[in-house]
Amino acid sequence: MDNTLSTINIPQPTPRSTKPEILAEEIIERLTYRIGKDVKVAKPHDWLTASILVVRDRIIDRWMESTRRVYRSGDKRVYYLSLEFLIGRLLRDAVSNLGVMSELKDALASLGVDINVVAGLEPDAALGNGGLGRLAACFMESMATVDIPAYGYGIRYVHGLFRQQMAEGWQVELPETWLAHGNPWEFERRESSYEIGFGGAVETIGGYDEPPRYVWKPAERVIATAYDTPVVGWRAQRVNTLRLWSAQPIDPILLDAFNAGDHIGALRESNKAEALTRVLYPADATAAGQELRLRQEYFFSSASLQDILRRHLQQYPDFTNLPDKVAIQLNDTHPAVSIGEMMRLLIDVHGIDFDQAWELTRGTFSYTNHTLLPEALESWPVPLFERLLPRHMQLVYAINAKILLEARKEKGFSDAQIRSISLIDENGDRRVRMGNLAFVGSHSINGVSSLHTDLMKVTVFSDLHTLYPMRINNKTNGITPRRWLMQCNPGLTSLIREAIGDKFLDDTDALQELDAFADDPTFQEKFADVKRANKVQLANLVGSRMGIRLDASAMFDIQIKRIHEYKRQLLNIIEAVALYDQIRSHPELEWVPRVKLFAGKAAPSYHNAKLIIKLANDVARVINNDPAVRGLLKVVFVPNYNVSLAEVMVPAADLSEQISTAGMEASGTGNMKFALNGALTIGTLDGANVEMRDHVGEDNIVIFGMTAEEVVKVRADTYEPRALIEQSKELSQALDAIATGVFSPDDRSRFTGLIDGIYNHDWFMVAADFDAYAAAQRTVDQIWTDPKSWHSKTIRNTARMGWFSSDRTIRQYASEIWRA
Ligand code: NBG
Repeated sequence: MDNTLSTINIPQPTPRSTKPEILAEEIIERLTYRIGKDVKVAKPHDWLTASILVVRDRIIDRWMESTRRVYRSGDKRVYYLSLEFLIGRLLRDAVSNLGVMSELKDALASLGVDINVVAGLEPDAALGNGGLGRLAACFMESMATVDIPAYGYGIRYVHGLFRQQMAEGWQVELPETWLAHGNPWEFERRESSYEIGFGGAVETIGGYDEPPRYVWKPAERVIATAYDTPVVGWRAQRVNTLRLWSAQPIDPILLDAFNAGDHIGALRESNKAEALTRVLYPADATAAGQELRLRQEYFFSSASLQDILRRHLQQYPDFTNLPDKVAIQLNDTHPAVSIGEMMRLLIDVHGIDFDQAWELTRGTFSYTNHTLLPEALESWPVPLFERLLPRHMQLVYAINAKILLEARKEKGFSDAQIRSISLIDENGDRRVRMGNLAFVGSHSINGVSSLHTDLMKVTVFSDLHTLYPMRINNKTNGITPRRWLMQCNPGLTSLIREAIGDKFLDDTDALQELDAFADDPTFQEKFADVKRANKVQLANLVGSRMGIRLDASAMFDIQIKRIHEYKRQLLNIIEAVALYDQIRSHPELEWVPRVKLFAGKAAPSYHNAKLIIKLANDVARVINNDPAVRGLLKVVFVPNYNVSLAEVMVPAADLSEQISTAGMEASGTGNMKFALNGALTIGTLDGANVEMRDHVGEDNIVIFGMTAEEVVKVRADTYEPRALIEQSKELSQALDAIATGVFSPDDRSRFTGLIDGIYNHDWFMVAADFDAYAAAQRTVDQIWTDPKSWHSKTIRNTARMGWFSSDRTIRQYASEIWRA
């Protein structure tokens, strides 16, 4: 029986107190009765688990209230479908958003436990690769903050992003085990389970005197079980749900086989099902890896849609109002198979006709594109897609026929245009284009920065844009100021409160009031003190993890992000080598002491990216050990970059490196984090850097290099990097040094191929931008030597970055896309 409808008056639990003594009492209670440990023998991890359980109880009251509220109001629900949620740690986030930080601290202190030690033990939930996954996490927090009833849907990977270790400077990938101590945040929902099918065949029923019906008979089935994690918004106004799916076999063991002595075979199905949700982003270099990835995408799409439709029918009689009550956002193309799955569920399971199903689908879905890189736009070989999802293949063809006919008849599309908008790529092996499927099945397609959105219209989606000119729109990314200012930088947060009061805590636009303090010497000094303290903290971390001493008075110049050629860590390293040469050749000059810090992971199969990590480490070893440099330059590659490490590195940066080849970084979000925390940016006019310049003002950011337009033009005009390199003495010397093994005496040709790439084609324009970059670095040095000017610029960065809050981004999604 459904208790919410019952007439029996069941008493509600009384909301939990947040007094420190009550919290302490409950922590002991959980330790004893839930974890089964005597206080005397409790390990730090037990304290962590007990604390989380106590905090979680405080969240649950609000969580249930939030759920009830949307049932009562009939408000539209937003569903964010994402294969990645790069959450990081949750305890501080939850505690600070609940407003019980000092209470919990006192409670633990009264038990002789340090909150920092306990919170530091929490593993990072690293269910994502980089910006895309972190954006999803910031959005979850902001949706709760701006009071939008929302669910995040994803996969509960047993192993998140790999742990990165260095072996002689090479990246080594090790499994990450965030669930090793259990996950006290989550609730397993055995009752929310769905069957997911794969393979098999489609049967046609009827079709003589009535329209035919299609029944998919999958050959394999697995169960998707939900795990829910509450997501608390700022000041706990609303608590939303992150629902992650885990795969289970229908039969845990084949008893017949087991009893017949085939002990391994008896578990084959079970292992196969569990492999589905075991790892984030299985390497897709092999056909088996590709298939697993498509299975993951379909698995979580189907489970999520079945859940969404079930919830809708629980509240409404049918699906006619689906687009008014449900908004589904596709985070990149990874969940794009949802378009086909929605059609299948509406038509085959719920008996709706094709045209109406298509209207409902398009009214419900919207899609965010996160990259223009062709290799990142997903497509699946037709034979694989057809074998795994035969019914969806039929539906893709049916949708394609509808769209192509419309384009040809109504818009007079040419053959070339038809080829480009088709859901099937026929250049070479036939493939299903997931970007095109997401596009045609959505009423809104958005880019993630103004430049990226403009480029989308003239590149990957130009013909689809001609067909549907109203669909593409921009939603510039943002970051949550709770995690990326208040939690990671408590020193700066309290300084800002002292100066302008608390308003910015609820509305980051209020940070603008800091502008008035930008040239105030006392404020500048305090601002610098905070930065210095943050740098000392990072120096301590580097000291204890790596045994390298850093001088906190040097400029901390930081580039942290995935390692990718387009992000041009290589440009940064080459400049470090050039600077090294300069320092040695001109010991008489006053060089600005710098520490160049790098961190980031390379995709396991990305050869050049791994080589770039090795190069950074090789260069670091030589420079850091050369007495001629007198400590004026240090290079450090900090291993195992993750959200928690970012939370220490971002507040400690003086200089933020955002130097991608223009036109290639869709937005960037690290760029925003640094600027908000008072770093100066050195960057190209790429992604959101363009809008950051508009907000902070061009005097407060150092821009260099080619524009996106120039890059396209230069590439088309037979770019000759070799000639260019020969004209630049600094660059050619640095490249020679690397290529001939100055930094790799144990293997002199280690980097020859990498450097040859720059000489021969230089797709990412390292050579073309080098001189401008080196000059920009010297401009940065000049500003640094005038501390007043430096501080005034960095304060203005903090003051003017309020617009880049993900609350603003989410409000725009809500009003312009979701209409929620
Ligand atoms: C990334 C872009 C970043 C952007 C994030 C979030 C992918 C496919 N794209 O520039 O490279 O900031 O998405 O939008 O990960």
